[in-house]
Amino acid sequence: ETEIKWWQQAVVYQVYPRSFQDTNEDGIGDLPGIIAHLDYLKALGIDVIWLNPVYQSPNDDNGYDISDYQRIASDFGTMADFDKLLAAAHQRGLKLIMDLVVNHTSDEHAWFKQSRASRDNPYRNFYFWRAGQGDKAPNNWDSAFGGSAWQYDAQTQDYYLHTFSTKQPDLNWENPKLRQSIYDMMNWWLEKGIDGFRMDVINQISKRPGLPDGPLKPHSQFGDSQVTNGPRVHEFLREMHQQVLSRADIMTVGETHGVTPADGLKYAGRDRHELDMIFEFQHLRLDNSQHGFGKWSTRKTPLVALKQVINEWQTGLHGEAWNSLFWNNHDTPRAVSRFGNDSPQYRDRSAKMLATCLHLLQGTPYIYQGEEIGMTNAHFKQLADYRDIETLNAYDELVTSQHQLTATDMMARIEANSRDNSRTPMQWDATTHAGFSAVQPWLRVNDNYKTINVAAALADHQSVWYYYQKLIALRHQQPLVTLGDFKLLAPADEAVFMYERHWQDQTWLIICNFTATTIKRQLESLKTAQSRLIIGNYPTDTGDKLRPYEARVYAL
Ligand code: ISL
Ligand code: CA
Repeated sequence: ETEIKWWQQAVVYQVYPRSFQDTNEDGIGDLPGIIAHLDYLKALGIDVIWLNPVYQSPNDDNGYDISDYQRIASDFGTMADFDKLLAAAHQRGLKLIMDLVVNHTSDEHAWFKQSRASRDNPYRNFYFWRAGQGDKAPNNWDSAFGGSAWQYDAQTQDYYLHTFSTKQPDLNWENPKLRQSIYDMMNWWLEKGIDGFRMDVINQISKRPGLPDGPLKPHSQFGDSQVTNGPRVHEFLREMHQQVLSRADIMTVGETHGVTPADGLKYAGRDRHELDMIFEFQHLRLDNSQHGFGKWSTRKTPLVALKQVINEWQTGLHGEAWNSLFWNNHDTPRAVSRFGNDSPQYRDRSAKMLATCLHLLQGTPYIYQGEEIGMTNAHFKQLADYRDIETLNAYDELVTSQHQLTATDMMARIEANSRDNSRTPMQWDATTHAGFSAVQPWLRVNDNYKTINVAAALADHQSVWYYYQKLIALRHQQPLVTLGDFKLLAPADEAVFMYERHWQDQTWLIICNFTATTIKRQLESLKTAQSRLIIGNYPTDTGDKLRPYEARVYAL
């Protein structure tokens, strides 16, 4: 028997600083804005805040292009603001974890400026430089944001590798000097007292030796065997664990595309000395199109497949590794729009149903800002309302230059999938700009802010917000939620997600209707004489009858 770690019983809240709260009237969220809402987060009951990148950056990819790891972006404030935020969080018993982006830097980072200066610069091998094949790139790898993953640089007449934008050159982890510089930087942050790291695309740090051509799979770069889960990735993580992570009582979560539960056991296995948990994306890829356009699809996630994937992760990692649980983040559509129903009629019910389904699973749940009030997709119709580099590049590629899709078709795909869906400003109240800022925000506010906002949610004791508060409290009070095992029921049911959790002599039954129709299931036969309803999103219990997006949890 191993002891429970604090992060196993914790609920994490993801703050996207650019869109959380602006305090100095520049239309951009900032660190003082986060400090101003710490009591709000404390009241919700969460334990940990994960901050998206707040480091100095030219913002080609909203802070995921870092030009100095040890400075705060002036958009967000100063290092003194950061220190204040950390202290204010700790004062309230909240922990704070930072985004760690070490697969790449900005091309404006001092290391890259050195690296590109000359072929014999001592920083040359901090990155990947290669000669082209004639006038073609060194290999056929695609960038996640469109086009080749190689950029020609006239100064030294070589190409550099960038698996994301041209302003995000990939770091060369084969170089021990680079690794040591990263570990030193991480230790510097740990000495400040932060509580852990969320590690951006961390399973891409070991590239295939020789950088060989890969099988061409348009728009599916993250399954690309040439870039993900490379031969030295576990060695690098263990080295990082030994030199950094093992030195403090922190939590780590790796962002890992293209992983299976078998990989999960390696990255987050209990005795592996690598990471505490990972974000897997299998459950968020089931609506991708099979042919051609990858994430730019308007397909719906089939429930049976979703249940199967979640079942594999729940049972595959139980007792051996640890799951992270999430429906959405800053790179995805909003959960209620994608897996539920964001119409006025069903938004509230389906948001609560999704929360029930996720928060009763085994693992550490992540709430993305605004999810706790049921914020929806942006539903912007004009390309001019979008800011995200991935969205804009995809439109350029698929519509403007390659004519693969019509403008109308692509706009529907963007409306369903753009990362800006989750990046619109936090809706605090019904005043101008939703209380996010006194001036025009960097990204347009969702038109529905007058009805969907924090002030309205807090004023209504039946709101999604109070439902999240209850779910979080349940996890803190009931060891079954953290420790129990998972059993999927009725795997072939296309409408209902039903599972049990067992711990010691307790069994809980979780029932979630993923459809807008009333349906009958033999639920009474699953219950016992002493079964009692723990939580549900309708005020009454109608036995075998499940109403639209109904969720119920029974202790049997
Ligand atoms: O968002 C995606 C799916 O549409 C991917 O393109 C995304 O880039 C991938 O999930 C990796 O994400 C992380 O690294 C990126 C950054 O743009 C994302 O915001 C970040 O979460 C590069 O640093
Ligand atoms: Ca600001």
